[in-house]
Amino acid sequence: MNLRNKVTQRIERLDILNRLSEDTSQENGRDIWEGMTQPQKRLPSKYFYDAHGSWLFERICGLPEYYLTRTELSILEQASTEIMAFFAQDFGDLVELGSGSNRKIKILLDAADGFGLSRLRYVPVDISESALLEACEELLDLFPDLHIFGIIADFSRHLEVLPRNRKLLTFLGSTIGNFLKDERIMFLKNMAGIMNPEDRLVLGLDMLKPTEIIEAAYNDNQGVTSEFNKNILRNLNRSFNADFNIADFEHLSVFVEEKERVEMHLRAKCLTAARLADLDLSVACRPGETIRTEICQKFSRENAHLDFQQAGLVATRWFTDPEGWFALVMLKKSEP
Ligand code: SAH
Ligand code: AVI
Repeated sequence: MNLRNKVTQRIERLDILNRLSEDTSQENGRDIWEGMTQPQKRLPSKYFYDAHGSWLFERICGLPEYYLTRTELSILEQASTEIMAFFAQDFGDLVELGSGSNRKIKILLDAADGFGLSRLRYVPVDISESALLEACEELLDLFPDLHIFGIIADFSRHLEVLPRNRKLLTFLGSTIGNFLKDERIMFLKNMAGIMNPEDRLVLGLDMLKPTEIIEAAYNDNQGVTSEFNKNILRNLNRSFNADFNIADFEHLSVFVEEKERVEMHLRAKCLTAARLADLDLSVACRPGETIRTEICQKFSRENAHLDFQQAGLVATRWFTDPEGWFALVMLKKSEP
């Protein structure tokens, strides 16, 4: 195939919808306003992911302390054929929420290849435009039969854009753990709401394990997680015309036993103030005061089952590593 045909053929296989840029509601940034005016200041973790944040997250995935990525990859290697076999009868859309880079989906696409990939459409959904576009480019090259419908959107607000065809939904990396309990149940309910009885959701869950292993994953020796954490303020400075002095904050990450979750904070080293001009908001932090930037829930099967039950979902299959550190659970809509 000559270069021109190759380019045309690639363009024909890619559709992109930018739901974020179409969002004309006044919602943008309201969650920052709400979070930063609470007694415990907090920011939604989605604001980590500008282009630099997505790059830092990729570096986190390769850190020796960050066991999550390599453990989930090892499970996917084992489970991919069984997961895709379910789809093989009559392919539809392979949807990936919070898709990031292609590291994980490549394993499922390789498995799908054996079943006739050309009938499958890949639908990545991510808030990070740069990460999504880069990932689509790479996949078009790697899989010459693959069609992609890439959606730049906020998966907690824009789920209506998802196609309603037969589908396999994937939400990997334990990103579900970054929701608070109520948000998590609501998100799973929304998933159940868009699933047909024959659809499945494959969910990645980081499981409970000794505290020191979990804490090390969020306090790496090279300081990449600390940079990732501080990047949320850099992103706010750029996106909302703010003036946080990043050097006034330090990274703090602890496992909170009673809540079975990691909490990541930025702690003020001194009295510091910032103005978020686009939100008409001024904030001040006392020395030692923290802004909570992320929670990372860790799961037991029992607790996960309770969430699924509340959301109208039921587990059909669990896949895990020998130590039970991470799990992939396949879910279907429960019978009415
Ligand atoms: N699934 C990948 C990436 C996980 S990192 C993996 O398992 O390695 C979380 C991903 O979700 C990032 O790519 C981030 O940009 C995206 N993300 C975070 N919050 C989001 C939101 N509200 N809507 C859409 N994407 C979001
Ligand atoms: C994307 N998410 C599942 C990661 C996690 O582990 O909760 C984000 C992250 N935060 C710090 N390190 C990685």
